[in-house]
Amino acid sequence: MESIYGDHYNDLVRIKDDILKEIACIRLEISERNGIDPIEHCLARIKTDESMREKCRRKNIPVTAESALKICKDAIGIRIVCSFIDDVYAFRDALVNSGRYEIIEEKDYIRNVKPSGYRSYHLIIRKEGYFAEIQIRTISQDTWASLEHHINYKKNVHGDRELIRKELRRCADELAATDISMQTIRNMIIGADRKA
Ligand code: 0O2
Repeated sequence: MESIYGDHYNDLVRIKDDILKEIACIRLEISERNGIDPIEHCLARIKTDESMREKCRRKNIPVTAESALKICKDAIGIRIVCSFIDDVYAFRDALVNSGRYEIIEEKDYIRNVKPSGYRSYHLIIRKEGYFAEIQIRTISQDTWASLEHHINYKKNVHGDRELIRKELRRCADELAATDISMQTIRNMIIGADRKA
């Protein structure tokens, strides 16, 4: 079967790799300026053929390259995992202010938490006519999203659905409280360092 991306696949890979290089430059600039590396790790992927076809069907749109590249805007996906909440917003600011990308859309699921408990900062950017979704989140937020995805995202859930939903939300909120505590501790340490 031909790829849903048609002959755009190589361009998608090239643009993904370019964005990764640009993120590495921004990361280095912040690290040199502040003396702290804001990123824990960074991942990138081209959405698999199967996953993109499934997404088109889920959205009830034609399973075509046009849909995959223009309607769905996450054929290129980048995930930036930061240590602390402030780093998420600092990196978001640095990305936007770098002027390297056209910012198409921003969704702050950290301040506007999804009912599931999902927290992450999302940007849709455009580069050379191709869209990419950049997700920026903390280690805790990433851990929760990975586990929740593993357990039930897009799958038929068996068992007590309501209890599972509530428990996942409780875990997300507990991790969020820990993120705030860790940020507060870091601020105390940085403040103490500055006074010394
Ligand atoms: P995958 O397999 O991770 O790529 P969209 O569905 O993107 O057209 P929407 O609903 O506006 O439109 O997107 P949204 O809400 O910004 O979410 C896009 C991505 O965020 C999802 O991509 C997931 O990666 C992640 N996400 C959103 N909500 C949840 C959640 O409740 N749990 C987890 N684990 N991840 C979430 P995909 O393509 O759905 O999935």
